[in-house]
Amino acid sequence: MQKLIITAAICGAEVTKEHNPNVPYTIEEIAIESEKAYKAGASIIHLHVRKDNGTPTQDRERFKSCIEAIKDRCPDVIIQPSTGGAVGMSNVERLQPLDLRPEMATLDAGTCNFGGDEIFINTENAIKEFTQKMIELCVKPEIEVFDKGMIDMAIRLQKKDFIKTPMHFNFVMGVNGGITATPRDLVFMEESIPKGSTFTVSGIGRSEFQMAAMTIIMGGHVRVGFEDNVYIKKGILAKSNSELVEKVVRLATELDREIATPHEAREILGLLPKGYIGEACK
Ligand code: KMH
Ligand code: ZN
Repeated sequence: MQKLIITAAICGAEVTKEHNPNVPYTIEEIAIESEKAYKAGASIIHLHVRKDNGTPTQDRERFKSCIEAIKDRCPDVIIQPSTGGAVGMSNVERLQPLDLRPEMATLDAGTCNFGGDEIFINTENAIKEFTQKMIELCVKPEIEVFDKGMIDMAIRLQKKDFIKTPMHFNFVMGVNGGITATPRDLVFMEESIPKGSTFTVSGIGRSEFQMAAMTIIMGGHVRVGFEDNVYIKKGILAKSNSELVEKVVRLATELDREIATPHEAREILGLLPKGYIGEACK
């Protein structure tokens, strides 16, 4: 079985200090949380950025400053900016971090309800626009799927050459409007992706660690972090993203699954030179 890649989604766009005062907003807070998560065992930081007052932004310069601050503290960690941003942002706004040519970025593969009146919009043409820009800039997409139909969308686009293989998916499970976080649905999602693909699972809210345990056993990879869940256990807020990562490391250790370093994660995901899209990316 592959070593376990742990992704830390340290702040997201929706969660606030009202939910947990330890959610990072400022560049320094984001860099400190990233370093703690990395030291605890995360090899990927899934990155959203905020203005100092917590407002989500996709501003290129803010991403640049945050990435530099993270790299100062942990130079080898993989940084995966979000192109999802926050509900309601325009595509132009969301695409900005790609200009910084990160190794990876998220590619949201469909539209879904996001609770209340919120709709997270990703039309087919928008997905094509995002993935074409990723191909042009040699950015490996992590394909965010909130439901099974989004896997089918990614497979259709891959057949038309909009997405390269091997594909890497993130099953986001338990969003109010997406697929539920149950063992049955996890198996269904895993069986629906093409052979040779890799997958990570983000269990939302209380399902975070149950989904992590199942995924560790199934050979997938795990994402945790304040973006998805702010509790270390029922009713107890996590002091840092690193506590959430440490809990996954404990689960993996008990289940005899070794943790991947960033270098090993790059090998698994094909991010090393000549890996992703090959010569064209040098
Ligand atoms: N904040 C959500 C609307 C991503 O990072 O690509 C979208 C999201 C997915 O978080
Ligand atoms: Zn995100």
